[in-house]
Amino acid sequence: MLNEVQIKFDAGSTSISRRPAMDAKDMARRQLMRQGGAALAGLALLHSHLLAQAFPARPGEEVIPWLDQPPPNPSGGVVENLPQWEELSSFLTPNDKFFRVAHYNKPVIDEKAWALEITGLVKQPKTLTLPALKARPRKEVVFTLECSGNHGFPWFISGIGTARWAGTPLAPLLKEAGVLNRGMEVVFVGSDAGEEEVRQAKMPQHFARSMSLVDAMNPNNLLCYEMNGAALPQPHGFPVRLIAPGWYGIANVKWLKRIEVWDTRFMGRFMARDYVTIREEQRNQETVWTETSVGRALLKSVPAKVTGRNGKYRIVGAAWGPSVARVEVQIDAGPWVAATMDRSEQADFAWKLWSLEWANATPGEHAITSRAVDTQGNVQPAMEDPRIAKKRTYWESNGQVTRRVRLT
Ligand SMILES: Nc1nc2c(c(=O)[nH]1)N[C@H]1C(S)=C(S)[C@@H](COP(=O)(O)O)O[C@H]1N2
Ligand SMILES: [Mo]
Repeated sequence: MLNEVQIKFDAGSTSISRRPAMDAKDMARRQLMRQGGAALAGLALLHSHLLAQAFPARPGEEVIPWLDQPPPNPSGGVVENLPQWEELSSFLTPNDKFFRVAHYNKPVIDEKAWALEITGLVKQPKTLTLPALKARPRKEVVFTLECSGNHGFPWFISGIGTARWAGTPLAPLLKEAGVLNRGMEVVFVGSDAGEEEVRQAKMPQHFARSMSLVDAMNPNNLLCYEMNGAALPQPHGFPVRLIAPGWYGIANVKWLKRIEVWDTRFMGRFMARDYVTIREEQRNQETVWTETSVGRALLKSVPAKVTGRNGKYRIVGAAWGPSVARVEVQIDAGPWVAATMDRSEQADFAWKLWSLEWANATPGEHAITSRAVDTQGNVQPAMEDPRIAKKRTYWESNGQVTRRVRLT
């Protein structure tokens, strides 16, 4: 069991078969294990500059730390800067509190030497410098970016953040470049690179992800050069990254170098080998195994923190994914109770913060679970739901999250 916890997030392209399945029972067992080793000491409440105070600390309020603290991050620099959920005190995540994922190197790019190429099956290939991109129409989007590996491991539970991203829309640029009729796939290539091996062929490869032309032309997609009012920070992709609202983190290619239009599907590591969800499905009498590329974000929520004041407790959390309508909270084995959605900050592609006044809280240990419900009535699946329990890879782990807390 302990070895499982140590498994690296980034174990390479051939590792799917080596990775043990994360099933609901595993999750429950790990959660039990973690309760013992919770490191509560030194939990610092960081009073960082708050960008928007959706849940400002109330006078005299204290945060009750979760008992089930995640174990240390073993990813060796692939995943960095994971915040503690208890720190959530603003709708926007400050840049220095925003998690980071980099699968290869982390290039430091000289903006003067940099230009973005748009090439491949286009009539008019383009090369755009940073000033040229900034001279184009500017658009902002508040978007919650979640790594699809978030909640795939006990240590990886806060790979998510919300920022106000600014840049220029991608679609008009592709239009100006003039995509040829047979162009059907748009490949986004980063400046970072590593070595990949497929069937004994070793090759250098840049980080890359693709979208269908239809998805790439979505007016929400930005060539982004600004994050929360600052120049896009180096670890988040300076000078320019793709921001694809509504998609998991992996689609949001950082350190963008080239955009290529192809007439065939792109089958690179992060499209077709890693970030592939394998699921066992029951269709009538037949068991079908599906393999799908991680793409659009799924419905999800978490309890973020419990605060106490004068013996009264409040649970605060976040919910995201397509069209969240409401959130329900369960304490121990009690009934599901509707949370209050925070209406002070709202944006189509951003998380929604919620809270619940904890009625009749009793001293002792408690389990808190949340579930998001979308406008169609779809409910965030329980960990035991076949959609989660019969998933054989760790990505897209949008099952309900339970946290544990002790009240005195
Ligand atoms: N070029 C490049 N882009 C990338 C990655 C990467 O390794 N290289 N990681 C992706 C993944 S897996 C995630 S979750 C997001 C994380 O974005 P952030 O580091 O700005 O939080 O970036 C995506 N874009
Ligand atoms: Mo990711």
